[in-house]
Order: sequence, then C-alpha cells, then structure tokens
Amino acid sequence: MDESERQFEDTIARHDRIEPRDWMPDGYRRTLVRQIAQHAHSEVIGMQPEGAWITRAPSLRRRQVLLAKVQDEAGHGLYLYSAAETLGVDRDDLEQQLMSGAQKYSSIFNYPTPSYADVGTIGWLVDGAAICNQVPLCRTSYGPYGRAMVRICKEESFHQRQGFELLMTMMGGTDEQRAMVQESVDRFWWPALMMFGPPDADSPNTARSMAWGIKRHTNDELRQRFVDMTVPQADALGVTLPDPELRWNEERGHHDFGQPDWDELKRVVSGDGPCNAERLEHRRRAHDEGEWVRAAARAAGEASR
Ligand code: BYC
Repeated sequence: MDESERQFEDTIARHDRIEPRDWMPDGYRRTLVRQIAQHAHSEVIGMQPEGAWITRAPSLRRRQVLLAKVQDEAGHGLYLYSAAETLGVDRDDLEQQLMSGAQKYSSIFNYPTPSYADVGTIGWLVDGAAICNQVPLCRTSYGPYGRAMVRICKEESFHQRQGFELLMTMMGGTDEQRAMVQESVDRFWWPALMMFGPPDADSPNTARSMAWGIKRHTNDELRQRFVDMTVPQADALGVTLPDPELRWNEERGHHDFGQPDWDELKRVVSGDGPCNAERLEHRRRAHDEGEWVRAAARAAGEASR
C-alpha cells in the first residue's frame, strides 16, 4: 500500500471526509459517480409525476405549494450534478447517459399518478422513504455529496410534511376523498419499499459501498427503519397499509412486514415499468426544447469573456 492509499484508508477509518483533490481508488470514484448521477437523475425525472398535477391542483394555495416542491426537486438535481462534477465528470455527459437509458434513476418515478391524492402520497411515502435513505448520506465519506445532502434533506422533510398535511386534509373530507387516499396508498406502498433497492443478499454494491463509507446502512436496514417510522403515521392518518403480514414484533422491537415483488423491481429498473418510456421521452423533449436557453447561456458566457 503506498502513502496516498494509506491516507485514503485512514480517512475512511476515521469516518472523515474525502475531498475532490484527495487521492481515491478508481472504484470509489466510479461508485460515487454512479450513485450521485442516479440520484441527480431521480430528482430530475421525479419532477414529472407530480408536475403533471400543477395545472390541475384544486386551489391556488395547493398549486403554489406543488410548484415550489417541484422547483425544489430541480434544485436538488443541480446540487447533485455539481457534486458529481467534482469527481471529474461532465454534466452534459451525465444528462446524455440519462436520456440514452445508460444510467438509471429511481424505480418509483416509473409509476403513474392518475389521482390528485398521489401528490400527497408521494410527499408522505416517497419523500419519507427518501429521507430515511438520505439522512445517513449526510455522513457519507465523500465531502461534496454529504454537504449537498444536508441541504436536500432539510427540504425533503418539508416535502414530506406537506404530503402528510394534504392527505390529512383529504382524510377529514368526504368518503370519496378518503377512498381516493386509500387507493393511492395501496398503489404506492410496495413501490415505496422498493426504493431502498434489492434485499441485501441480492445487492451487488452494498458491501463495497459500506466499506468505503459511501453508504452508512444496508438497503434492508433502511427499509426496516422506513416501515417502523411509517406505521404510526398511517394510524394517525387513518389509512391501512396493504400488507397482511405487517405487525409489531415485540421480541425484535420492529415491525415484521411482507416482501415486495422483487421481479417487478427488476423489470422496472431494466426499463419495463408502467411509465419508463413516457418519462424518458418527456425528458428528451424538454431537453430539446431547452436548447435555446443553453445557447443563450453560452452566448452570454462568451460575451462576458
Ligand atoms: N431504482 O447493489 P444495489 C428522491 C439499482 S429520489 C432504480 O443495492 P446501490 C426524490 C442500483 O443502482 C430517490 N435502480 O445498489 C426525488 C444498482 O444498479 P447498477 C433517489 C435501483 O447503489 C423527487 C442495482 O440496482 N435516491 O429522493 O448500492 C421527489 C443493484 O442495487 C433501485 C437515491 O438515489 C431503485 N429503487 O443501492 C421525491 C439515493 N435500487 O448501478 C423524492 C442514493 C437499486 O449497479 N442512492 N437499483 O447498475 C442510494 O442510496 C443507492 O444507490 C440505492 C441502491 C439504495 C438506491
């Protein structure tokens, strides 16, 4: 082991931060680029399912809230692309890889949002799962990623609360509104559990990412944390989670719960989910239609040189 490698290992062992100019193994750099890019792409694609409701929100207040939330997601994408760029990759290349399907984004955004209650459910369950997954990433070993996550998590917890508040309001409404919430929760529960990735035994990256301090917990640990956090919230809302195996286990001090359909996760991640084609097609169109903005920014940059 040479000196720079030793320094890297020491920094990881001390749970300290690796910074962009520090030496790092190629695999560490590659893993970070993969994970941060996937995360950034998820934020960008994640604008679509909820964005579809901006023009149909039921009041001016709800429209303002939704617009602000979707703009926040765009901002998260930008912080994360910037963090990825500190690893020597180019944002345009990452965007191309998203649009060509070469890089992944979170499976959850390949599900449709046919009901307005889905806006609340995404805030409550999807942002809730995102928070569980991302709070520990504030302590990830790569400095720029961890610092981006601090800001993102603050905004995500606000998003989660707005989703819960929306659902609470609907649950206090008519029978029809309560049924809309339950139907939406039934559709999103299992896909939300899949956001944490495959079970640990089938996760090729977890062990290495944990050893490098990129991930601080395994997929199954975070999934368990999410279930434990969400069950009392579901009780407070008065909705049922669609899992007959869900029950408190006194001995373990955790909830037992059923397994999602892991074949479905594989299908959705490999491009065969309900909305994969639509999401990528929309992103490509938005990219093409945004060409004039990039051209104007380039021209302004050249003029100021
Ligand atoms: N969806 O070995 P594994 C959000 C892939 S957005 C798609 O366990 P890893 C939000 C995985 O990439 C939420 N792909 O991998 C935004 C790997 O593929 P490759 C996004 C998945 O990386 C707007 C393979 O399967 N959050 O917060 O150790 C509105 C094997 O998996 C998924 C993040 O990205 C999936 N669900 O662990 C609201 C957080 N699961 O690349 C909310 C950061 C697995 O080897 N990312 N794959 O071909 C992570 O924490 C980790 O990357 C994961 C996966 C837990 C997702």
